[in-house]
Formats: sequence, C-alpha cells, structure tokens
Amino acid sequence: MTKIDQIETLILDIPTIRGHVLSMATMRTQTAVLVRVKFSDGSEGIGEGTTIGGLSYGPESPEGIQSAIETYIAPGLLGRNSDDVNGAIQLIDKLVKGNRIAKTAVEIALWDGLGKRLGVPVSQLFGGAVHERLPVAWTLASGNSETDIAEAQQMIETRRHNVFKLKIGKRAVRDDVAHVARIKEAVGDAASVRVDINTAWSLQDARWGLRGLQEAGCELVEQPVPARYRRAMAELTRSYEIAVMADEALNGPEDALEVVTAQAADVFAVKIGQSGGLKRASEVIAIGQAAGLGLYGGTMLETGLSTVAALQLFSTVDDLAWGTELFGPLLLTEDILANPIVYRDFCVEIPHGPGIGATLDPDKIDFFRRDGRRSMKAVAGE
Ligand code: MUC
Ligand code: MG
Repeated sequence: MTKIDQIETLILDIPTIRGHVLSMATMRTQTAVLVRVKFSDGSEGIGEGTTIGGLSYGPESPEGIQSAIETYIAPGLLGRNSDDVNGAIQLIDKLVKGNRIAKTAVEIALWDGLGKRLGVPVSQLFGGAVHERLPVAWTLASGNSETDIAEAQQMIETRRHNVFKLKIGKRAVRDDVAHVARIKEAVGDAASVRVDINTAWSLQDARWGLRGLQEAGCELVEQPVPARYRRAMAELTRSYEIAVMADEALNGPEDALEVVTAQAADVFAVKIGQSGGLKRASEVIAIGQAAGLGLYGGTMLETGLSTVAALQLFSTVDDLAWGTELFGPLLLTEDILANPIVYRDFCVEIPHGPGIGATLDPDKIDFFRRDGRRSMKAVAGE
C-alpha cells in the first residue's frame, strides 16, 4: 500500500498585471499557498489554496491556510493510504471545522497524486470529461471606465474574452450603474456584461441597483448583499428579470441546500476553494442541478495550479449554463506553470493530465516565494 509520507507548504506572492479593484479590497498582489504531498512510492501531488485580499474577502487568510495545513491537517494524514481520498476527506472534516480553502489545497494534491499514479486526468476520477474547452469570462476592475472599455475591446478583438464581469459596489449605486451602462453601450452585442458587488449593497441599494442594471442590459448580478441575507437575496431573485448569482453565500453543500430552500439565487457560482474541495464542489453542483439552477465555474483568482484543478472538475459537468471565469493566471504578471493553460477563441482548454495536469516552473516558484528559508525548488519537484 502506498502511504502519505510528507506534506509541505509554501506561500507565493505574485504581482497582478494591474490593480484589481473590488468593493472590499484593491489587489496588487495575489498570494497563493502551495502544497506538495509526497507518497511512499515516490509519486507526488500538488495543490493550492488561495483567497482574495487577505482577510477582507472571507474567513481564511493565506497564513491561516498554511497554519491549518501544517499544524492540524498534515499530522492526521501522514502514514495513511495514499489512494483513499474519500477517507482523507472524512478525517480532515473530523479534525478541522471550516477552513475550506486549506482543505481544498490538500485535497487537490491527493487527487493529483492519485491521478498521476493511475496515469489518468483527475476528470476521469469524477466520471470523465464531457468538455474539451469551456467559455471563460474576464473581470474588468481597473477602477476606471475608459480603461475598462479599452481592455474589453482588446479582449474581444483578440478573441480572448467576450463575457465581462464588472466589479462594482465601491461607489454610489447610481455611479456604478452609469459605469456599467457605459461599458455595455461600448461593447454592444459583442459581449455579455455581468457585475459582482461582493456583498457591498444593502437591500435598499440593491433594489435600485438591480433595476438600473437590468435597464442597462446587464445580464447577471453576483452576490449583491451580504452572504447571510438570504431573504434579501430571495426578494431580489423573485423581483427582477436579471439573474441573481450566489457566491459568498455558498460555502459548501449545506449552504447550497439552504440557498435553494430559500429560493435565494438563480445561479450558483461554484468555487472549489469556497466549497471545501473538488468533492464538496461536486456536491454543490449536484444540489444546484437538482434545483434547476444555472451553474457558473467561479474562481478565487488562483494561479494556474488550482485553476487546472477546477477545470478538471468543471469539465465533467454537463451544463455550465453561465460558463466559467477561470482566468486567474492571466491576472498575474507571471504564470507559475511550465505548461501554461491555453486560452483562445473565448474559451479555456481543459488540460489532459495525468493528475490535475499542472507542472510547476521551479524558477518562478523560487522567485515568488515569500519565505526564502524554505526550499521552493523542493515544492516544484526538483
Ligand atoms: C469573486 O468574488 O467572484 C472572481 C473573479 C474576480 O475578478 O474576482 C473573483 C472573486
Ligand atoms: Mg464573486
């Protein structure tokens, strides 16, 4: 029996190509926690746990993710059967409450190792891919309407993206609606425009906001109000034609069930990190599908590593009606993968594996490491 021998973590800080202005934080750097699991037969698996804006987006920070893995998850897993991923998930859930992103990072590495040992992509461990490529949105969040319009036009011309998610919620609702209307007018029918408020609005703001956004031709509004405001989300879902998507409200299958029960969304933004791993994300997907909701493959702006892991799972979902936003690596100045993900014709291509299908670039890992005392080359497999 192959056993789990060693679990290592590393933190990377990678600059973004421009300031990414969200309602709760402006990102100039993205921080990723990388995990490498070594198995007794010499095989390895890699994973990533990433959040946004330190502790401003959700309850886990990069440092907390690293600490949860090193102090509480790793010691429980050492010596266990490498192939028993479900058993590991159950044990981790017993050892650690919450900390979904930390769990995700480790779980990705376990699936990656299993896929590599079997010589198959992780999608096959979830029943097999039914897509070779998926539509991929881009987020316009420079903080300036003119810059956003120029960026959108360039993306359309180069056939990289024709679906745009605008980050709003920082300014007055009226100003935000005017910003969205300007961008929609500039791109016309060549692109779909959606918005993400990242919980910044009150219910009253949201009533005005959704009415204005709908009139401006915006198709979808993501998490307009705080995650726990399920009744407000339900009112907005039922009162306007514009689609309402749950994001921060969806932390795993239990939340998914509650959102469905409260009729508090038209669409689920499924994120592997927020769900608590690929398996829990597949359960969120199943609940959304059973309720007849639309599905969208969301991101926490991860590097290529977690992005390919998400692609492995989303490639197995028959209908992602709203596509994906798995563009994380494109927001970073450097890709940490030696085999970068292919983006073309408004789509992202699914890597073929084995495992999640990611090979780290050791020099990039070395360059972006936060803690020089750790051997980043070791994580990259050197
Ligand atoms: C979020 O809230 O959806 C996804 C794309 C992006 O630009 O930010 C993220 C987070
Ligand atoms: Mg969101």
